[in-house]
Amino acid sequence: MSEQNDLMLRVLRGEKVSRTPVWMMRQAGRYLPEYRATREQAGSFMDLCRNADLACEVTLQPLRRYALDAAILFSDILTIPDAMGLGLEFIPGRGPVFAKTVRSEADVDGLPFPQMDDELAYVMNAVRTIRSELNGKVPLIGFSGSPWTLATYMVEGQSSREFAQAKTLAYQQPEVMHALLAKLTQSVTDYLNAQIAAGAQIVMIFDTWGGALPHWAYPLFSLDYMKNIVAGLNKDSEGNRVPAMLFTKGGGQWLHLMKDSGAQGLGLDWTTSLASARKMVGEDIVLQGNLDPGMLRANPATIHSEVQRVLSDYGMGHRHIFNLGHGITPDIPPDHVSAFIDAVHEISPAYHE
Ligand code: 1CP
Repeated sequence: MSEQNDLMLRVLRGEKVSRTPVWMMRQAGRYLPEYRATREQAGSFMDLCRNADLACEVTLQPLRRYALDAAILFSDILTIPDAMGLGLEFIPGRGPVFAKTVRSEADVDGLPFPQMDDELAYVMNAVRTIRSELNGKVPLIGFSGSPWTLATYMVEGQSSREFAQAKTLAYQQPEVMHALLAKLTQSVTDYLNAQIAAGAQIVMIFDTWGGALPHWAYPLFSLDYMKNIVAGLNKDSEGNRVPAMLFTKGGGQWLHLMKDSGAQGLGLDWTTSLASARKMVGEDIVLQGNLDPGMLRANPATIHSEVQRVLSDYGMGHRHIFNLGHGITPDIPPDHVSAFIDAVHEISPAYHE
C-alpha cells in the first residue's frame, strides 16, 4: 500500500483530474464473504464497530478487491443515540432497535451530550487505526447521520417507513423536536470534529430520511441543522479545510437550497439526473452519484453501459465523484462490483479533456 491516491480530495478542492474517482456507499458490507467472516468473528455488529482492528480490517477489505478511490470509516450513524444512553441493538432480520425512545420534552432534557473521549472513544480509535494503516493509499471518509435522520430513529425506537411518531412530534410539538435537533446538532458537530482530529480527511453527513419531509419542512427540520454543522467544522491538523459532503436521499428537488449549505459536495440518489443537478448547483459544487444500486444485479455488459450513461449524463468536467445512489445491498455478486468499478476507470478519462 505505498501508492498515494488523492484523486477524490483533488476533485473536492476544485482541481483538474484525469478520471472520475469512485467509491461505494456501504462498500464494506455483507455482499463480501470476507466481511461476513469477520463479522462472525466479532460476534455482534456493534462488537465489530467497537474493535478498532476488526473495524479497520473490514474497512480495507473492499480496497483489496477493487480499485476504489476512498475508504469510509466502518461504523454506523446510530453510535450517537447509543452513546446518549438509548441502548442500541441490531436484531438480525429486524435492524436497529433501541431500548428507550425520545418522545417528550422531559425525554429530550434528560439526554446527555455524549463524550467523544469516553463513550465514543472507540470510533476515534478506529479512525486513527484505519488512517495509519491506509498510509495515504486513499483518503479516509468520516461520517455521521444528520440530526433529522438520527431523530427519526430516536423517536421511533427503530427503522420506520411512515415515521408516524417522528412526524407527529415534529408537527404537533415542533419546539420539542427542535430541542432534540439542536442537541443532536451539537453532538454531531463534536463527533465530526473528533473524527477530523483523529484523521478523517473528508466528512459526509447521511440524511437518509430528509426526503420524507414535506418541501416546506425540509429546511426547517433538516437542512438548516446540517448547515450549522458544516459551519462548525474544524480545520485539519495542517490548517486545511476538510471537505464536507451532504447526502439527502430523495432530496434532488432541493438542490437549489443545498448548494448554499457550505458543503463542497452533494450526494444524489438515482432519481435525479446529474445533468439537471449540475445546472441547479453550478460548477462550484461537486456532485456524487448516482447509479441505482439495483443495477448491480444486471449482467456486467449492462452495468458497463449504465456506467457510460451516468458519465455522459454528468458530461465533460472535473467535479463528479462516481458512487451508487444509495448503499450496495447484500445480494450483489462481488464480480458485478468489479465490472462497475472497472467501467468507471475505463470510460471516465474521456470526460476529462
Ligand atoms: O449485520 C450487519 O453487518 C449490519 C449491516 C450494517 C452495516 C454494514 C449496518 C446496520 N450498518 C453498517 C455499516 C454502515 N452504516 C456504514 C459503514 C461504512 C460503509 O459505507 O461501508 C455506514 C456509512 C452506515 C450508515 C448508516 N447506517 C445509515 C446512513 C446511510 C444509508 O445507508 O442510508 C443508516 C440509515 C444506518 C442505519 C442502519 N445501520 C444498519 C441497519 C440495518 C440500519 C437501518 C437502515 C434502515 O432503517 O432501513
